[in-house]
Amino acid sequence: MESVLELIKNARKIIFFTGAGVSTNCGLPDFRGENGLYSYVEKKYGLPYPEAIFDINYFHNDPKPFFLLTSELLNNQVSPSITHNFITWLEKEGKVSVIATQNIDMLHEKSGSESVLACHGTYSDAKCLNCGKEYKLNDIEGTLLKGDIPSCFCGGIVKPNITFFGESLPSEFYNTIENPPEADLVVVMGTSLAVQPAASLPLMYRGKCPLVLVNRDKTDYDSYFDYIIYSDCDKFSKSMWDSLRGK
Ligand code: CNA
Repeated sequence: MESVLELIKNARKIIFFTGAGVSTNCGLPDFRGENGLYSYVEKKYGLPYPEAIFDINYFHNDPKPFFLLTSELLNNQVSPSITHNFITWLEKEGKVSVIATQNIDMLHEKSGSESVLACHGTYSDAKCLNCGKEYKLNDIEGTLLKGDIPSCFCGGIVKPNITFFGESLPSEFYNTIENPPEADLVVVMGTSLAVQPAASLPLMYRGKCPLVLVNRDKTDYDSYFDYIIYSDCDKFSKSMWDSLRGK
C-alpha cells in the first residue's frame, strides 16, 4: 500500500481502467463476482446461458431479457462510490490522463469525471437496428424504465449503444489503442480482465510504467502487474484519499 501511495503521489498521468467491481458497493451487481449477474440471470430470465443477456445474436431472437434487466438497472437509483469520487478528485488535482471503463452505468460521469472512455458504450445514446435513426436516452427512457422494448417510427427495435458480445467496441476505443495516451501509472480496479479486447488496453502498458491491480479476486493476468492489492476498491480508495489529503 505504501509503495502504491508513493506512486499515486508522484504521478501526473494516471490511466485508470475500471470494471463492474467499482460499482458493486453502489448496489449494481458485477458479472463474475460472488452474487454477480451470471449467478442468477439464466434462471431469472429463462436464458440458455448467462452471457446471452448481452449476446447480440441472442438479442436478435429475443430482446426481452435485456430490456427487463435494463429496467432493473435504470430503476435502481444509484450514486457514485468512494472509488468513483476518489478518481474524480485525482482528475481535478491534475493527476489523471484517462479513465477507461468497461462499465455502462455512467457513474464516473455522474461523479463529475470528464476524461472518461466508455469502452463498452453507455445507455446515453441508442440506435434503431432497422433504419439507423439515432436516439438519446431521454427519448426512450420512459419505455426502458417500464421494461418495454423501445421501437422506432419505422418499426425497428431501438437498441441502447452498449457493446454486446459479438459487436465491435466504439471507435473511440480503437483510436485509443492505436494512439495510446501517455501514462506514468496504470491503475486497474474491480475487473476480472476476462473481457477482450477491452482488457488489452491497460495490459499494453506492461513494462512502460508501473501497473497496479486492485481487485477482490485473482485474475488470469495477475502476473502482468507490478503491484497487486486484493481488497475492496472503496477500502483502498478511502485509505489512499485520506493519506493524500493528510487525514
Ligand atoms: P466481472 O467479470 O464481473 O469482474 C468484476 C471483478 O470485480 C471481479 O473479479 C470481482 O472480484 C471484483 N469486485 C467486485 N466487487 C468488488 C469490490 N467492491 N472491490 C474490489 N473488487 C471487486 O466484470 P468486468 O467489469 O471485469 O467485466 C466486464 C463487463 C462487465 C463489461 O462488459 C461491463 O459492461 C459489464 N458489467 C458492467 C456493470 C456496470 O456497468 N456497473 C455491471 C455488470 C457487468
